[in-house]
Amino acid sequence: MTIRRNQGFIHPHASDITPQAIYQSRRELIRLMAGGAAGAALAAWAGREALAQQVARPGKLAPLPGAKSAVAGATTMEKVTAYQDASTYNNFYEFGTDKSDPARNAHTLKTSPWTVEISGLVKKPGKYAIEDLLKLSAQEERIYRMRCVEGWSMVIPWVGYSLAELIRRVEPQPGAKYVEFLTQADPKTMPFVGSRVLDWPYAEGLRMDEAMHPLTLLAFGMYGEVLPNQNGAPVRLVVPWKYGFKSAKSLVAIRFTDKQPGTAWNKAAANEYGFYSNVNPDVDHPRWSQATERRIGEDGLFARKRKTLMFNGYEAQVGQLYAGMDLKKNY
Ligand SMILES: Nc1nc2c(c(=O)[nH]1)N[C@H]1C(S)=C(S)[C@@H](COP(=O)(O)O)O[C@H]1N2
Ligand SMILES: [Mo]
Repeated sequence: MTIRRNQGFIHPHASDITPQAIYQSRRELIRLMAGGAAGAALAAWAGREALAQQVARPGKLAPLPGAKSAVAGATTMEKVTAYQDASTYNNFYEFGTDKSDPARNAHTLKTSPWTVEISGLVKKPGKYAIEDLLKLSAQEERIYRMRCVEGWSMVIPWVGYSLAELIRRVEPQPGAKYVEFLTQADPKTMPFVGSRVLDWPYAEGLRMDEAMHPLTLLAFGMYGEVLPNQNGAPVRLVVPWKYGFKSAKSLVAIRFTDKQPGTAWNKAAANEYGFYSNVNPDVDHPRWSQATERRIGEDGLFARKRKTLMFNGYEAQVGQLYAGMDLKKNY
């Protein structure tokens, strides 16, 4: 992601340089050190390693098991990303723009009490306490690839249920064409809310058929436990065929509308982040190619990049939603 600062766009940090270094093996780093190149990289790696030891252990949070999902595309044979990586390499700008900031800072997020307000063009608007939302449908485990627009990916076992279950329950009116998602924006507990990086609250949107697609997940947990704060506790969206930023964290409101809602990244840089943001190797970001990706956990110095797949590999399941659309124009 990029931040708007005054007139120009800049990278918030050396995100295109450090992650490779961070995940290099110790041996490779030492070799680099011998070459005198990687003092800062080693410090970053060591810092994140220490962080992983302190905060990123599975087995610390409340268990949240999910039954095997029968939804097509809801599982993969690919190697699951280590919990330590999935919970310490995050984007959650409310807690800072560095990948390690959310794991360091998100402990201040107050996830209880928590309510999600349903409003707009629905027959049954209302407020759901998180406890009731959790029980609204059976929890399933879904192992999804997540592809960030910055060019890295992970494979994460989420726990939750299809957003469609909730949507059916609140009975959208015929005029409802889009769903808007708003997330928590509390300057007292989220140190970067109020910074000029983005408009707060972080907002996202889906077309109604995208929101109703069975793969669109309302996630409450990962790796068999409730979500760590840095991954979007207590409830987030996961839309696996779209770039990661569509998967809004720490949801507080879901609104049904007749017009395409504005989204945080589109407002920040409309030429870089569109409304659809489907993963598409053929549509470059204006400043970099989207043809390949680095899988977090396997990106040593000499590891080959993976080819990014159309719709992040979910084309068989979701391609039909976009039949006849120009996906270069509707990026
Ligand atoms: N509220 C909120 N949700 C967010 C973000 C954010 O900054 N704030 N970042 C997005 C981006 S850019 C990505 S790639 C994913 C990362 O999810 P993860 O950290 O659980 O892997 O969360 C998305 N959801
Ligand atoms: Mo992202």
